[in-house]
Amino acid sequence: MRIDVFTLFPELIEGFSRASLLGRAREAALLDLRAHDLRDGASDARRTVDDAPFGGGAGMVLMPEPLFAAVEQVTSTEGLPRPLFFLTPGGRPFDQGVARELAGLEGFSLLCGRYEGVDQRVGDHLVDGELSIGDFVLAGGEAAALVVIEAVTRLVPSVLGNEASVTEESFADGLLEYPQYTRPAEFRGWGVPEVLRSGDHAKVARWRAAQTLVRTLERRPDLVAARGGLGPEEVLLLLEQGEVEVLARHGYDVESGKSRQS
Ligand code: JD2
Repeated sequence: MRIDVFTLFPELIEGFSRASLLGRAREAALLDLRAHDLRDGASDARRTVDDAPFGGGAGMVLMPEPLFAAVEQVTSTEGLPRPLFFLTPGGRPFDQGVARELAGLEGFSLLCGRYEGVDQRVGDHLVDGELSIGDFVLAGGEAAALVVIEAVTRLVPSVLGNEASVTEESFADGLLEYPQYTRPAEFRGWGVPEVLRSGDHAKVARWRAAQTLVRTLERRPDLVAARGGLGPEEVLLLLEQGEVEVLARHGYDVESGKSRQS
């Protein structure tokens, strides 16, 4: 997979990717990550990339000429993987579904802004789409680009190294993960759920499935609602696991033998 990043801080992208699982993927030639300096598109000696906004107001805006030039330079010399996405708070919400989409591509490119933003003509005529990593405001697109790169590349077969953990993880089926424990069996007086040390794999699987549902109901009820609430087998599982109170808190009527959400 090839990913090209346009940024005023290529060393941010380089530094992070050297020091993470991305570094391994790059060394193994599974990932071809190229960071390009937007200032290489500037035409003056000072390498200017920003100017004051038309109409007035605080701060600076990235100019279209150097950004178009930087992208066109790379396109004509080494080719550019498309689609090219601009990272911006107003972009399409980036989530695990978008990560899976991008992981299926041979490559893509990211454009990072800084300052108060980027000239609108970049969004209208240079890029193919816009992405946002969440409803908060960063100072620039670099941290968002790294989030996108890490979430996507770990889905690329053989980058992660452990295929099973990708399908078993959070959001694989729209739910949160069950709690994990390792040695010691007792730490500062805090134990590990007995079932995990029982050696009964079917029992462990039922406990984990129930924990997944309990956690998601309690922490992210929106995720449970998005998949249409709990199914009848899931309600039965929670009843079997003694989670009557959780069910009741989330509107599942467990009085009658049938159980329905009110
Ligand atoms: C960025 C800024 C707009 C005021 C370039 C912010 C982002 N989820 C996200 N939050 N913030 C960003 C982001 C990305 C690029 C830039 N700013 C600062 N933008 C209004 C300030 C400048 C994403 N993706």
